[in-house]
Amino acid sequence: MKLKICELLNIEYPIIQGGMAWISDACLAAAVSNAGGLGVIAAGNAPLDIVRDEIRKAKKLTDKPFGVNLMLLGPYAQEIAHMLVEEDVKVVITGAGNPGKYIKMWKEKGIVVMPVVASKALAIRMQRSGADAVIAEGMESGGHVGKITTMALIPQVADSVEIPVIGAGGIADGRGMAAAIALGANGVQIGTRFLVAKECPVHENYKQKVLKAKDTDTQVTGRKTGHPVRILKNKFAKEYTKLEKENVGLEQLEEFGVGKLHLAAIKGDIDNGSVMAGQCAGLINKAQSAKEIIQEIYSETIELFKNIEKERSTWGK
Ligand code: TUI
Repeated sequence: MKLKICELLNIEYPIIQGGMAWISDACLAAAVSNAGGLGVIAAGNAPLDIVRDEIRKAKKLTDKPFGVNLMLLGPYAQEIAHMLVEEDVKVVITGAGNPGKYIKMWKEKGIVVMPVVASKALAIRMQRSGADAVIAEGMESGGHVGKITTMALIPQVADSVEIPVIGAGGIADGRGMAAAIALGANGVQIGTRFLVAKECPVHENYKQKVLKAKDTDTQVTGRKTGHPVRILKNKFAKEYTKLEKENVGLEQLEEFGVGKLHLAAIKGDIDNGSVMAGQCAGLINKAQSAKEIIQEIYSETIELFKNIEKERSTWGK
């Protein structure tokens, strides 16, 4: 019997690869989809043509479904939203905003729509607007974050909507996945662990920084700008925090952040760039292929379920 989320997405394992701006390209997405998960291309801040080329490339690399993550703060979000229809993309995931105005158009074309939500209120609104599932992403995640933890968010979202819930934020292994399922999720979205996938195009310096990270190595910057972002601590994080404390203008703060993810992810400058990663970075200590990552997480989850069943049978005796 197939899980309902696997049926909805036509995939084998209920594991969705997080759309990471500047990083999640056609190669990573195709590798994840070929391994039975849902690969996702991130639109991020990229112009329309670049995103379209990645979609066309992914179609050549896999015959399995894959998704596109539309970052709603991106400067080309509106035109990309329409292009996704033209390119017959099967799954759209949105982040960093409310995609309400696009949902009807996507649904009319049979696209599966899964908005990332950081609150129960938005989850309810998304269900009402016709979303097929919601991704409840807690503030342990890398990149743009909300205010509620994954532990508290998943069950509250699960209790308030009928559509499937995907858990995200801080999940990097079978324990995280089993916990998300126990909290009411039907699947998981994982970003940080895929940063170190062999097929992931992010700069090697970025991968090494994630592999070396420990539990307390992330921090959230940019709360004042209204776009809080979780990153690994480094020189950039320190300078940004200093500017925040000096109460410099919002414009100057935003200016300081421009281009910094590109600097770290593409150029490999992990001192002066923004190294976005989730709190689970400390759990990640080996590079593997996307297929190995998916199979390991899934088999750990199944093993845990079996052990929990054994454990449960000794309770109350
Ligand atoms: O979007 C993400 N994570 C991201 S986007 C990104 S690129 C970026 N670069 C610089 C500055 C900002 C972003 C890096 N990481 N995750 C999905 C997500 N969406 N997390 C939280 C939310 C969210 C938050 C508030 C979604 C909706 C929302 O409220 C919208 C509303 O109108 O209620």
